[in-house]
Amino acid sequence: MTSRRLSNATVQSLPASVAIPAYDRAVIAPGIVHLGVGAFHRAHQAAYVDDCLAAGETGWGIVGVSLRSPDTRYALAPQDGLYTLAVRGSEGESLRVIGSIQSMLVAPEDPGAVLAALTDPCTRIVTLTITEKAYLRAADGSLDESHPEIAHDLGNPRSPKTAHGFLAEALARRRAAGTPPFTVLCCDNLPANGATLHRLLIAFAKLRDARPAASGEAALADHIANNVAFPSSMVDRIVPATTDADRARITDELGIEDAWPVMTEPFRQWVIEDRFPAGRPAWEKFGVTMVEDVSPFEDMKLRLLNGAHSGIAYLGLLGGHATVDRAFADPTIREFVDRLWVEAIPTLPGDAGLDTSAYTAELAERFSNTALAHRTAQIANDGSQKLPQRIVASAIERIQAGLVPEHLTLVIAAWIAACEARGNSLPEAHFTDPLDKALAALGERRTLERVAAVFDLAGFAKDRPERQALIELVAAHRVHIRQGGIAPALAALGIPGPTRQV
Ligand code: CS2
Repeated sequence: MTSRRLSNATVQSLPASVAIPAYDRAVIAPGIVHLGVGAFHRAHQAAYVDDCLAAGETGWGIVGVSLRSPDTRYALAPQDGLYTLAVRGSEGESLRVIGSIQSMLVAPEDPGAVLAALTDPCTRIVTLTITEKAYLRAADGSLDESHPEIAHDLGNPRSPKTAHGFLAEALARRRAAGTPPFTVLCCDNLPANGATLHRLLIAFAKLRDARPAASGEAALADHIANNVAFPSSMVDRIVPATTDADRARITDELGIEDAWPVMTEPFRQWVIEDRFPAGRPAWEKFGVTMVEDVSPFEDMKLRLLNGAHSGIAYLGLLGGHATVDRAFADPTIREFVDRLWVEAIPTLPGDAGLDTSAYTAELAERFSNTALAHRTAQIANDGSQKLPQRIVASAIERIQAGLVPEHLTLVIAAWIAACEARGNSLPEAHFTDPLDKALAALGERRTLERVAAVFDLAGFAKDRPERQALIELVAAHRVHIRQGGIAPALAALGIPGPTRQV
């Protein structure tokens, strides 16, 4: 192992095959604060911004904020924020060092520094990839006002923990200082993600406004409702978690150590609603699609890509497949995914110019990428937060259309079965879910009752007339899975064939 580390001082000495930032990092000024500097952000938004910086738009450097763990900062700070993006396709791998992350902050260590970055007039955009569960939504989709971190942030506005607490305090301070608000650009896989965050933040600000300490202040909720832009966006790039083997291989190829390279696929897509009152980089020059309404693209991505991903993950786990490409190579799972698409496609708007056949053909290629080794267990995380927009929404619409969503509901049953298989046929904590404790507390119940209880906990189809029909379909699949894994469940759908079982 080499002792030299990737950094501003060593980046010029990399092999010529590795692309490096083609701009002077010293002249870059920060313009974006990003909350949630995980691998996805580093493979997606940070790479697009890197393109803008290289084209001379020097005012859009990124201040990366981790809301929880210091791990990314430990890896990137000694590297001056530099890291390798390894793009792995069927034609091999290309390496590119990304230079757009200028500095890193860890919120729990220094919330004041995060607020300082957010209130800096240079900051004109705040982007977020904090994962679905960090939006702290209750089962009905509203802000979970009973969440302890919400209570914490209301009591301690100057040292918040949640994204809501940081955004609200920063927007209040900017208003007080006469600094125009930043634009909030949500980049998580939520439906109408900008509007959703807008709604949640207004709900949080109303709670803040109701505190005795806030009396006399003009309502922050109104300020956010009237003056802050929350464009929605659809983000897409498959980013498997970096493994130790990846780290070792990249360090070997670079000839110097990179403590946290990021692996990804050649495909990338970003569709953004063009509402940036405080300005934005000229993203459209680098393949970003700027639109008025992102919802058709977002629904297509959530329901076809992410929906299939969750199906592949849970059926794959139950069928003994560790990675997406291996699960997708199983003809029975492949057939299932094709049928899942057939079920979901009619729920997408027919008049939005979406080419769903080209889209699913491309997805099939992406899921077959053997170089990625995208783990089914990674996608399986947080199913209770992901399935509503990926699967349940389409299933409800199919029932409304008088049809039976038998494939969509198998994904829900496979999720429940995979959760229950942990500690038995699957390793304990093979993946996790915010509902784990509540699910474990359900104890022994008859299948139908258990499925209904899971629906209640997760808020699936809450208060919808379609709820009972969905529960019955899921329970029927669950019985088949209990009889012999996914093979009997698929056979009941008319997809026969041997599937390896765990
Ligand atoms: C995946 C997504 O882990 C998951 O739930 O479905 O992270 C997926 O890879 C991305 O949304 C692709 O853009």
